Amino acid sequence: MPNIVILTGAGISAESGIETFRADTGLWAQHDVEDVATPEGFARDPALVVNFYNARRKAAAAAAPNAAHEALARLETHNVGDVLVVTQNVDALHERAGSTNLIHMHGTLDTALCAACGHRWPAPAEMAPADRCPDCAAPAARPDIVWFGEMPYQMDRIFDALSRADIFAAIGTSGNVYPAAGFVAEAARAGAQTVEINLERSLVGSQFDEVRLGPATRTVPEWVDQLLERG
Ligand code: BV8
Repeated sequence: MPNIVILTGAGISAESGIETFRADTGLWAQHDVEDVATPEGFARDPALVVNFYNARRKAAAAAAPNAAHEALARLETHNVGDVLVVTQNVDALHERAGSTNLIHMHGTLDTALCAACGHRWPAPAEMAPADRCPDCAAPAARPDIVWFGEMPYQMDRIFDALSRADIFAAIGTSGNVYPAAGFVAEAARAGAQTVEINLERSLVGSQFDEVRLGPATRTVPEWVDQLLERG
């Protein structure tokens, strides 16, 4: 049974009602990336950034996993080979759908991070600038989010999984952001079959062996059912 690595982006949560980044009405149309998703923006105006993530944490908590998240959890349960989901998303819909072999490479809304000592703890519904770290008491709490210019999490584990992948899928991601957008090239170099599942071809769409277009709640269950039937 194949080892499968699946990269997901904002598009897999879109039908759960969570905004994507680069749609016309998306998050980056309402906020300047430089202001809300960089360390410099956080240093400049911590309240703006903390409130941006408070609003997203509230929206994510109110959302429910959809058929695409559930299909990936089913694939992990029934596929004999490894199934690893590497998500760029900071919502918890994959885990709430039942995925356990999961890496949040850009962080999560549900944890807070101490910029002084590196301690992590469950984020409150509303964080405030200069919240104190429960471990070292420094007023240095920040969202546990990987901003532009910061190193994504667990890259070694991701590249190891890509080097062993028989199948690599990218679901609902526009291919704008690196290093995630470079994973298809890594997987192809390792000999994996690659498939892009999206509403439209991404910026790296031409690098995939196969493309399946349509809403994730239809295309992902279809893809998973075919994989499980094939064995
Ligand atoms: C780093 C925070 C280095 C979380 C985000 C080359 C190599 C390495 C780096 C770079 C490079 N070139 C440039 C860089 C720098 C930069 C970068 O990539 N810039 C881009 C803009 C050019 N990368 C970085 O800074 C990264 N860090 O490289 O560090 C380093 C090295 C050493 C030491 C220290 C550091 C950090 C990147 C992470 C940034 N954080 N966000 C948050 O706020 O949520 S990025 C942000 O964009 C999100 O995390 C999101 O995950 C990511 C990608 O967006 P998508 O998920 O793809 O969403 P998008 O809206 O774009 O697309 C949605 C897709 O879904 C569309 O295709 C749409 O068609 C589809 N869709 C919609 N509805 C549906 C659907 N599909 C199916 N069904 C539907 N219903």
